[in-house]
Amino acid sequence: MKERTLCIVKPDAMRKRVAGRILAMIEERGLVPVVARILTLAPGDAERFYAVHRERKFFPDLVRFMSSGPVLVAVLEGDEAIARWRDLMGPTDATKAPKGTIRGEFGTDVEKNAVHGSDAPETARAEIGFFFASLELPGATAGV
Ligand code: FUP
Repeated sequence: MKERTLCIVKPDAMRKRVAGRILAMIEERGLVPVVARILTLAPGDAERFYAVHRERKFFPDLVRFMSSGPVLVAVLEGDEAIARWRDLMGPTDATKAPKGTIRGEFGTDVEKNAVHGSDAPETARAEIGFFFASLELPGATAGV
């Protein structure tokens, strides 16, 4: 089934100047970026984006990290895009991520793990809507 998912190239990967290599891996895997933007999250926006984690011990550090510099946000489209993008990202803890995954190649640890990907259709819809207006996504209905 054709899906859309949200990709964020996080500040650690932007600082390493590997956004282009990450996009190349995405394209090689057959996922298609259909809209993208580089921006810097205000701390309050990072808090809203990660609101489900707000009670977790790591939350303040995560918010500081995610608002520490530019990120590249993109919507990826393709068959089973949500699962395929998470597969290409690798596990959350970059120290456990295999070579050939983005986190294995470019991540450092569980926080500085290079990329984000939506984990389910509902979160993909909400996360895409967080960053992009439906008008920016041809063929989209209500930010899907
Ligand atoms: P993921 O879906 O792989 O991004 O992972 P989670 O939803 O479990 O975690 C969301 C983000 O919280 C991760 F990208 C990084 C951060 N995190 C930490 O900083 N420390 C932790 O111990 C766990 C997660």
